[in-house]
Amino acid sequence: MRADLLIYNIGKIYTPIGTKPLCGENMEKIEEIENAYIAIKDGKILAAGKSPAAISAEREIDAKGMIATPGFVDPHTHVMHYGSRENEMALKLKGYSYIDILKQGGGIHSTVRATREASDEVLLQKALKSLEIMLSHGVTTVEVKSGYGLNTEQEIRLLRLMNQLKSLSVVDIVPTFLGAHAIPQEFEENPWGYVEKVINEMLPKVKEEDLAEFCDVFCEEGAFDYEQSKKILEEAKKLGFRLKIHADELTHSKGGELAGILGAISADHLEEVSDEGIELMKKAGTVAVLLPGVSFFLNRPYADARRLIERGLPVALGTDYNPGTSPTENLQLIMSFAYINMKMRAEEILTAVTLNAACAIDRGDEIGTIEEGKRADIVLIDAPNLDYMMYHFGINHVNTVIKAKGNDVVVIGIK
Ligand code: IZC
Ligand code: ZN
Repeated sequence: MRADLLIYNIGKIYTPIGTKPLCGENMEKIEEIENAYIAIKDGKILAAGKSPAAISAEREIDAKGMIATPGFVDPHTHVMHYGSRENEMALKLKGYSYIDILKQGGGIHSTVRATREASDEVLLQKALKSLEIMLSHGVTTVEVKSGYGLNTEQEIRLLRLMNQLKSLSVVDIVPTFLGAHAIPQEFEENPWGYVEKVINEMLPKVKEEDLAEFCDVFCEEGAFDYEQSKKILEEAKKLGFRLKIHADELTHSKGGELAGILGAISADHLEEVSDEGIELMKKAGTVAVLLPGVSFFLNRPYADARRLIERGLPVALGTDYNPGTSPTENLQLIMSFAYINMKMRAEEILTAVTLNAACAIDRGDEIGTIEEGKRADIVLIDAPNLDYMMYHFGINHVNTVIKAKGNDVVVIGIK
């Protein structure tokens, strides 16, 4: 068998194994293969193992002893937006909370105004710039949410643009509908009126045009309460969407409970999740997506990752890249936050940004591990070991990204 591409002289491959989310102590049971190679054919991993490879290839890459991991997966982002919110920093320093600023018409509302006014081209260019930064940091698949349109026309526009990104970017894009991101100012006095609009106008149109696989809701004080979130997600479920929830972030909104009850694929944030929420999520097989960039940026407590892992939940990590609570595209920085502030082990963190993140967006069969048959999304990292990468924080350790696009493979030199 002749491969298209052979990566040889890999110091060590680090990879979780399988297609299902890893829970509890399995999160740290990753495979480590020293002095290894990876062979790629038709955009898929043909073989990976100890050198020497008994496979010849059209093209070869000398990994020069660097380490290799699966391409990272960012399972929670708000890439599709315009504008930024550094102007709100002064209010934050004065002690105004995220929700205070939202209630004053800032926060999400300010980004909605900027996004609605931006042209398609301007929105696409901004998103592509962010995706390029993500790719350079080793991220090969990105979930992207709508949510800065907040009316039918604008939400559909954003979702169509997100789908255009699929062919414009090397990064794989997974779109999520988040029409229930905030109650738009036009509906301030009539929140249930907006909920009806999401259900009766937006969801059917998103489905009809097949614009998103997932439906998400910001279940939080000042956004959508438990009953409103439940109603939207139930309707989405009936239409065949898989569910996600911004759950228990700033207050105990019972988003964790709701995720479990409705069988959501993921519940995200979970800083304030209850024991009951954890139990219900566990029964439902919901992935806990933790977003420590938000805790860092808002100066708030981190999610209790150790408690979630010990209770047997599969944990994933994401940037939550957005202009209000986590203005960074850098998933490696998030990995360091998890390592230093959430006491996750390096092996657990790798699982959390590869296989478990893939499972949080229903891609566990295709990506997230270096195994025969998976998509050839691989990162070569210029670090002596996995711990070093997270310990030496705040810089980009990626040397090369190998990204499959259909049957082809693109090799992107970063350093
Ligand atoms: O723009 O503030 N948390 N949604 C929920 C966000 C943060 C994004 C934003
Ligand atoms: Zn979010």
